Order: sequence, then structure tokens, then C-alpha cells
Amino acid sequence: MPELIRDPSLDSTLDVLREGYPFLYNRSQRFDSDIFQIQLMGMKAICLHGAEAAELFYNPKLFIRKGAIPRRVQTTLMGIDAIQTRDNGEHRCRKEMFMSLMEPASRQRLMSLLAEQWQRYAHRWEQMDRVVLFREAQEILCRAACAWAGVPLEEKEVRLRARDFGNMVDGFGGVGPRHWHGKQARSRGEKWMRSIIRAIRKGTLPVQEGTAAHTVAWYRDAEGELLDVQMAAIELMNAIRPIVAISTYITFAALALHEYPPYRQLLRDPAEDYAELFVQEVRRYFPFTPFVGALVREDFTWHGFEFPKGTMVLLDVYGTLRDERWWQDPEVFWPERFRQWQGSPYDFIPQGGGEYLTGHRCAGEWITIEAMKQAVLFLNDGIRYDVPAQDLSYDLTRMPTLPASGFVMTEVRATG
Ligand code: PAM
Repeated sequence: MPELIRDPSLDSTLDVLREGYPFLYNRSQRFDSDIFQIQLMGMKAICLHGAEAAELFYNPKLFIRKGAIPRRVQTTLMGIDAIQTRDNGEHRCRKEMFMSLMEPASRQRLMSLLAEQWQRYAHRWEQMDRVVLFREAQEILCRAACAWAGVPLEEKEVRLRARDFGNMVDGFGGVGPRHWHGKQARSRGEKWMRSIIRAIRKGTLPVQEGTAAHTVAWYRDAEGELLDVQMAAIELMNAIRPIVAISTYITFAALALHEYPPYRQLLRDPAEDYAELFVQEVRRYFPFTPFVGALVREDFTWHGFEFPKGTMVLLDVYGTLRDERWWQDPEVFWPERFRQWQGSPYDFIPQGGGEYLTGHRCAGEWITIEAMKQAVLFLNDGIRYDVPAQDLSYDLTRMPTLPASGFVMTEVRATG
């Protein structure tokens, strides 16, 4: 039986925060192994890297999510006991609810709402000296996502709600004030969503069938029970917040457009869907999720390594996207690589891998790709702008990270 390589550190929690995104990849390279063991928050954790390991990790017969996501991530990012922490039939049933919102007509409705907002904001930006794209994109996405979901949003609350969704995401790797802001944002958001769910159920808030608000409010589990109000509030927010989180990828896409100007012309080529290649490369190249975790369902062995029941297992998302075994010249931003990509559900895992319905792959992945393509084409041709001197670096020890300036644009002019 092969010996599992152990990181000599007594506990790696602080190293994770110090090294950030490359923490797992650094060790996988140091140990020259796709599997090794660390101690994290006082517990043993088996760490996996690479596409073959991702295929193992995304086998729902081998792993569960209940108990795998730290409470501090649940109290900020996704809510306590939400779909991300469920397994088996319970997960499947709820995931079907989320996937029902991802039908082409529903996605198309979201894209039309987004297109309207981009246009509206472009005209506003003409009056502004300085536009911070990340902040503006959060508002655009928040307005469109709420309208799409059937959640009323008053003009005066747009900024607060958009920031709150952003702070929930920003809290996932934060300690101290960032964690507290995330928690506060979540409590405020849950209170808001509870009032929406109650109003729908009482009949005082009319919502269209097929919207997220209607679907979640009237969803019945396998026993035929409605979700309790708090759980429904959490899941409704799980349909909206991740859409607002696309602002991070859109900001990175703007950075890529700025740093690699030759792509501007290629994006105009009518003979090819170059935007698709471009946004896939943005999702590969720029960091968002550092790793994902699960617990071993029952004892099993893989390549002779023992996985005892209940052990924490971490999959290296960041490192798997920059390993030269799967990505030639991984440190080069090169969208054309996706012309050759075979579409494996395990090597390209920026939003998780495996199956949508039976596994924990992000339900909103198609929406993310479509919203990014729309935003890239809009930034390329829907407006003209200058990019003044600013700090566009992003810190790999900050999770989630972002270009420091949020991508500032000046002299914005709408072309349409
Ligand atoms: C959303 O749900 O709003 C979309 C954004 C989610 C991306 C983050 C996923 C992070 C997964 C696990 C976090 C563990 C990191 C802990 C770092 C110390």
C-alpha cells in the first residue's frame, strides 16, 4: 500500500490564508503528487489535484457535502444547510428545482434584462468622471437578477442589495471585518427574502410562474412539504447572489481585454464565436474558487490510498486549471486553446466538475458563460472608454481576489 505524503506542518490553516490560491498547487508540485495529506483546522484533510482526482471527487457515491463546508462559509456565502450542503435524494430534488430555472427561455429572459441594464448604465456612465466597473456590474447584475427572479427591488435599495450580495461572496475567505460584513449582509438579505417568501405565500406579492421566487416559494420536497420560510429565503438568495458574483469574472474579462488588445479585433469576427473562447479562458486563467471540499461517504481505496469514512477531502480547483499536463503554457492567456478542448467535465472545473443534476457542479454555469460573453461584447463595442493609470494587480493571497482598483474607466461613451 503506498504511503500518503504528509505535509510536515502541524496545522496548515494559517498557511492557507498566507499563501492563498496556490496553497494546494504549491504542495502538489513540491511533493510531486496529485494526492497528499495536511492538517486543517485541527483535522486531517486529504488533498487532491488534477483531472483524474476531480473525477474521483465528483463521484457522488464516494463523497458527501453535509458537514464539509465550514460554518463560517455557510454564514456568509450560501446560508446554513443550503443545497450546497445536501446529499442524495434531497440534493437531487432541490437541484432539479435550480436546474428548472436554467432552461433556455429562462436564460434568454435574464440576458434580455441584462442587455437593457448595460445600455442604461452606459448612458449614466457618460455623465460620470470615473466608473468602477466591478461596482457598476454588481448593480447591473443585481437589478437584472432580481427582475428575472421576480423579486421586487426599489430604486433606493439597489446599491445596498448589490453590495450585500457582493459582501456575502467576499466573506467566504475573509477573517475579521470581511467575515463580519459578509455575515451582516447575509442576515439582512435573509430577512428581506423571508418577507418576499411570506408575501408570495400569502398572495400579497404576485409572481409569475417559472420565476425563481415562484419556483422556490412553491417548491415541495420529496415528502410534499414546502420549505420552511428561512430555507426558502436562503435558496431564493442562492438563485440571485451567484448572478451578482459574475461581476468578478466580468471585471477580470475587462482586465484581459485591456491587457491583450489584439483580442478586440478577433471578438468582432463574425465567422467565429470568439467570445466563447475568450470567456472560457477568463474562467480558466483568473482565480475565483481556490478549492472545494467534501467528506468521504464510506471507506474506500483509490490507487492504493485509503480514504476513511468521514475524512475531509479538498480538490484543488485553482491548480487543476493551471497544470501543464492539461493546459499547454498554463501561465499564458490564450483563448484559442479552447478550440481544441474536448469538453471533459473534469479538467476544466472553475465552477466545479461532474454532473449538474446528481453532483455539485454550479447550476449557474451556463448563465455565467452567457452573461460574460454579453458583457465582453458590450465592453468591446457597446462603449468606448479610457483606462487611466490604476492598480490592476490582483492579490493571490486574498480569497476571493479582484483587480485592486475594481477596473476604473474614464471618458465613457456609449456607441449605441
Ligand atoms: C456564489 O455562490 O455566490 C458564487 C460564488 C461562489 C464562489 C466561491 C466558492 C468557494 C468554495 C469554497 C470556499 C472555501 C474557501 C475557504 C478559503 C479559506
